[in-house]
Amino acid sequence: MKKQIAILGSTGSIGRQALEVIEAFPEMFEVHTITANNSAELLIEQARKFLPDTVVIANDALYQTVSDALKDLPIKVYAGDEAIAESVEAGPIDIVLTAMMGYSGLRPTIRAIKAGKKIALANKETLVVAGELITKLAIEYRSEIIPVDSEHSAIFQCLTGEEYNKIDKIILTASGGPFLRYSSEQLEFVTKADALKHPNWVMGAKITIDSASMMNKGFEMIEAKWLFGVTPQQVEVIVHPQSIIHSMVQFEDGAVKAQLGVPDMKLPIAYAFTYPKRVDFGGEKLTLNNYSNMTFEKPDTERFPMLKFAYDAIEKGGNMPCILNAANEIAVAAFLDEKIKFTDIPKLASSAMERIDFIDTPIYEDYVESDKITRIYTKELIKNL
Ligand code: MN3
Repeated sequence: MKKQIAILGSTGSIGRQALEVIEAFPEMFEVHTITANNSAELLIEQARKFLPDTVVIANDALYQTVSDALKDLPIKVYAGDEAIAESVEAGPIDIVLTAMMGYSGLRPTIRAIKAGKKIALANKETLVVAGELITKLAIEYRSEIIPVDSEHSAIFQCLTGEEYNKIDKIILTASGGPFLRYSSEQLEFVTKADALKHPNWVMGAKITIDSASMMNKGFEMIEAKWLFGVTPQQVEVIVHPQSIIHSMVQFEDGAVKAQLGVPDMKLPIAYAFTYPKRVDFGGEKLTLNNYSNMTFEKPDTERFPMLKFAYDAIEKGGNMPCILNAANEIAVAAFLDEKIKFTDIPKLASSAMERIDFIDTPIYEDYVESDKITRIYTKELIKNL
């Protein structure tokens, strides 16, 4: 039986690479559902090529375009966020790859978990915003969550076969991004184009900016806490600019296991689809003597305060990570619109964390509300900058 896969966010960087993996193994996988936010043209192209059962475009205004372009094919076409959330519940779907951007991943991920689907989790914001709720639901509905984020896939691989051994700490590697050597003064004047030049990974714009600010690593620390049941203090972030070691786990006896490889997101995507089996997806193999100079250093939270804010937010708990995420999403969008400076991003985030009402034990509706008011508050701040 072929595994039926739903890809939420099929037109993004992870979604496109997932389709390449599926294309390489037609005897193992079939695309059941693909969804996109706004990229109608690419979505149509993907639908004509992979002939999924269902296609959903989030932007209602593009429904007619997509529907007309596919009307000669037996493909169901829907539009809107509710249709995306509903699409993951379809009976035949085995695996839901959550590769959409930001907070929008929360609702469909919850629906997929409640439908008992296996989740290939690429949307880290889901765990940042509502990690407690998501992990609780995953246990309740016996939904397996396999991380696709390269660091978490590495940790997951290190932990395979170690189910009964205690984790001493997780060593989360960070490339340091394009501004690793920039001074605080230089950071004031970096442009959007500078920030979008990631040294090792080709990714979407939002996550590339998050990497440059190290927000991404802060989010990944929170993601690790929920996925692997460790405390934030047990997650040590270390800058490893070569991005060859994707992360490590230290056990009680001092043994450290690491997963290494040439940076290629197809590996964690394929592993999430085939776990516990591995497949040769045709990626470049690692030649260690090309990397005679692997280095490690402590991150600088003075120049990159977003990393520290992530520790503060998860320490405080409740809706605080949700507030940080919402403020960051608005700030990054404004930076990409060239409306604010790179160094305004942490200023906006810390202001939101100070000013938005704290909720100690939020329920789903509280996350929705906190997200909404933080977005409004941050947009207001940007107007008055
Ligand atoms: Mn990552």
